[in-house]
Amino acid sequence: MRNDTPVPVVEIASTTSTPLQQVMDLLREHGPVIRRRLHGRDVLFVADPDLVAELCDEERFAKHVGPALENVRAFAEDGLFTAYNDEPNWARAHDVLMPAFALGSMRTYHPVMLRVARRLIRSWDAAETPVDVPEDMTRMTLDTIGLAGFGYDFASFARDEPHPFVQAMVRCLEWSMHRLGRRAGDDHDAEDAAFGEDAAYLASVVDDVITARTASGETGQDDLMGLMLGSDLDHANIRNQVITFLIAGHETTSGALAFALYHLVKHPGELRAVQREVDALWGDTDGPEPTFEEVGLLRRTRQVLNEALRLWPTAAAFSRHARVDTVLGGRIPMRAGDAATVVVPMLHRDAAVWGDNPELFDPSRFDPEAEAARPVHAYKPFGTGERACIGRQFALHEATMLLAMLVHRYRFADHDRYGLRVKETLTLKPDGFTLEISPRTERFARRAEPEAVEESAAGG
Ligand code: FDE
Repeated sequence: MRNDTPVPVVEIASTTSTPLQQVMDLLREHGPVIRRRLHGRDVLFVADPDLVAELCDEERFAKHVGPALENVRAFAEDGLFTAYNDEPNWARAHDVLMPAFALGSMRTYHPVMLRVARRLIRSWDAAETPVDVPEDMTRMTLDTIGLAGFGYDFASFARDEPHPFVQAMVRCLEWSMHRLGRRAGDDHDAEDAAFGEDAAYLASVVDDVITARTASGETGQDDLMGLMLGSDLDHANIRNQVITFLIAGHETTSGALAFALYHLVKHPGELRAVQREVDALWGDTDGPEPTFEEVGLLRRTRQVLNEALRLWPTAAAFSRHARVDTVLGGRIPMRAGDAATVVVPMLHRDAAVWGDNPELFDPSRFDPEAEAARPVHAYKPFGTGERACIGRQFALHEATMLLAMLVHRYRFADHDRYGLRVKETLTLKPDGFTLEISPRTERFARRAEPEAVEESAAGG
């Protein structure tokens, strides 16, 4: 694109139930930067790597709490994800929580992650019918963040339906997303009332979690809750952080795992490569005990997750605003405060960076040499700068270990020849993706012993 090409203004009449994919299509059609006009409101969407690199310059731009996050603020308020940059609670909570997310802290969470991974495996060992992949991944990630972060057990595998907290949270996220497409003047009272109830329910569950913890007297534990209770964060803010972590820490990670399995099932050669890696570590051990260090050795498995997050970054967009009056790409004037939204899946499909077949699932794109050769801001599944994802190591450790354990244990059958439909609830996941599973070796065919006492439902 020549430098003086004006930004196309693309007017649409309404959003669809998949607004992000609608924007992806508009970018495919009109080029990597557009101004989308909806109900008289314009949003600048950007997927061009050079422009994104500029937007990632922390001197000129900063995180923008755009309309989508404004809606999420209705139930997560000043939690880390939705706080304004200059809101004092952001820096306060960031300082309190950062140590809990340093790479070294993952060692502390590892046993809990393993325990929850086992719940999933027990449930899959016992499954008589195809398993619902995104639903079970969500059970796993919710239980993990609940237990690892707050010592609270959602006991999701003991339930037929998702935990009511998850159902309410998903409805809140959907409300946040659909509200973006509203036209002024239309009546949404019923939806808003239902949302109000869901938000109040989320807050009440979290208050129970906090109360349970304060009552147990174990406030000194060095998990997220312990750190927050031992700090000067107030009750309301702690509640907002817990809601934030439960949302941010499970929908995105579970989507990444579900997409990774989807791609592996569709690419048997890649599946075999991951199997070779896990077999080299665990052979035909039935129910291996992955150690913290071993998870770090699972390079191919990690590459599969990276590549899954390239094609479908589950937190698919983030926004930036100009700190001062500036000109983006030498041609797009922006006033201080003006915002642009980075459409990450399209950034991740730029042919100049990713080659002429960017739709192809190819984990070797994350070979170290290939990574080193790429521009630094070409891959952004975890956002950027000071407000980038705090949970990145947590999510990757959890997901890498689970994916490796699943690939080690099961044969997957794509029984209904699943065609990808990406569901949007602000985050992305493969809709209705089910797999037929069976043990990979005879040894695993012996059903895992049903667990004696562990997981009685602790609450909810
Ligand atoms: C963050 C984040 C981001 C950024 C956004 C903006 O910028 O707006 C992104 C993109 C992300 N994140 C992504 C993701 C993916 C995945 C898988 C994840 N993520 C995971 C997780 C987990 C956890 C726990 C988390 N995550 C968390 C988080 C938080 C808290 C935040 C906010 C930060 C600040 O400070 O701001 C995030 N995350 Fe994520």
